[in-house]
Amino acid sequence: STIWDHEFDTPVFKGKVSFPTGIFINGKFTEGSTGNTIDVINPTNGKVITKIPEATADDVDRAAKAAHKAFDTVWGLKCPGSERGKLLSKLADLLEEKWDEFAAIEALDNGKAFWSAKGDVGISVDTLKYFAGWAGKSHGKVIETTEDKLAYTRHEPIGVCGQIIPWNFPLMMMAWKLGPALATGNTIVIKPSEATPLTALRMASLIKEAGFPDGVVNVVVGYGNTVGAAIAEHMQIEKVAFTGSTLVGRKIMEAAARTNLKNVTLELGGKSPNIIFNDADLGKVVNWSVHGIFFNHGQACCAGSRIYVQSGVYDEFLRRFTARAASLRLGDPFSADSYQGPQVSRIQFDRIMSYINSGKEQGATVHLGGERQGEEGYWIKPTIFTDTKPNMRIVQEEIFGPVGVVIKFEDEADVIRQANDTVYGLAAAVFSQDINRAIETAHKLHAGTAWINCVNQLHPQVPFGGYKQSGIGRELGEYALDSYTNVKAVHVNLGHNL
Ligand code: TXE
Repeated sequence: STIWDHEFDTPVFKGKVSFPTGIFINGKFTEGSTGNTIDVINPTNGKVITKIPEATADDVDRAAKAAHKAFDTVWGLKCPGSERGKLLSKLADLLEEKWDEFAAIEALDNGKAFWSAKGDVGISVDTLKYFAGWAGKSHGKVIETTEDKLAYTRHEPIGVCGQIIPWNFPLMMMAWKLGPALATGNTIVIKPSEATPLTALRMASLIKEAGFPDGVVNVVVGYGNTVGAAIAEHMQIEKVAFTGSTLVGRKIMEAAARTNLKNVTLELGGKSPNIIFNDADLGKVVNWSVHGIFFNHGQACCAGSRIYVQSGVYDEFLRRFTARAASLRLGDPFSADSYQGPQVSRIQFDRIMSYINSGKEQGATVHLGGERQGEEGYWIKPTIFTDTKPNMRIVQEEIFGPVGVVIKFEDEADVIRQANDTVYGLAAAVFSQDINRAIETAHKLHAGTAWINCVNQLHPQVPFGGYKQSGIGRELGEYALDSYTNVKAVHVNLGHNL
């Protein structure tokens, strides 16, 4: 099947990269059942990087059957946790050895800066290692009932898990999904985003090289409404884990409800508030706030896109924040001094520009940016809106681009009310030198993550997930294991009597 060969010749990464890009089912790379291909696009210029085989619903079915067989014969309860842990560690080691290569592929395919992609690879390695450590350590309890009876629980793997992931952190999302599912003994059919499939396909080769039995992990690249939908509907897939838009999350739950009531976990969008009190350390706050909304070009589910600033420091914050945002360098992802690359695709570029236009039309002030950069590719200047109203689309809806709104507030009650006035609840940040105020505010915010005097902190050992319409379930940490295990209660009657 198709092999992608690419010669990287950049100031930060040189070398030839070559790997198969077929659909990965039962340990083999194959063409799709229709022979169609997907164009993989370079977002810096809109040109085709390569064409890869397109999977279809038939391929999902083949993958699910392979995963089912592997679960029953070589994985699941057939493979001890220690062995699963060794394989996950081996995969982490192989990825670590190819750190720069993976970062280069990701930067090319997604458009993020190479240094940033390197960070993603590091977190992916750490995540796989962390979950390797859990394999064989998630076990049940003995529960007292009566004197002649005994009950205990077992944490059994669920079976075949479908995993559907997005394009903003392609490799990292794959590691977040693979880690807990494999550690607990499940087999996998994973669908990377059609917009950024290359690192997932490269991972498929490493999965094989690490020695995972055939069929344990299957990678099917295809479109959401075909392959994604087929995963959500498949009768042999017992669980689906999804990261993406709230709109699609809803469709996945519907499909699960209509078919086999598979377990569903969802990690969806956000409109996270970033709250700055008068007593915050402004120099540090400015840096964190820039990182909060402009990191990864604003394509982060936890982006601090609503920036609430108390009236006493509003003017000074806005001046310094704007100056920092204006100094961010948009440029070639492979140039060492680039901070921001292009948005991932034409579709996302158009979506963000339409949000910017809606902000202008609804009467907000474009304080910075508000336009594209350059003639080709999908570049958008860091954008700041002021003079917004709470019901404007740019205040309520996830933009998923480098667009922040800065809003003045008077007191604590006022900002907590505004911050919670959203259908989302993924993350929130509070900046204050007063630890009591910071903690009290963090506790009152309806969000799965609250950061105090920082933003965007994610660690493999700390759970991450949403309140409200930001999702269901938790990824990372010990909590993630719950999403991938069925608890079986075993009752033993020692006395044998009724
Ligand atoms: O997401 P989709 P899109 C948000 C963000 C962004 C918006 C749209 O606001 O602007 O979503 O992005 C697969 N059944 N987030 O359209 O479509 C799809 O192929 C099953 C937040 O790219 O949700 C891809 O693999 N699957 C977010 C994955 O879903 C389907 C990350 C995500 O794409 C499907 C990305 C279907 N019917 C976007 N339709 C986050 N939480 O981090 C699509 N897919």
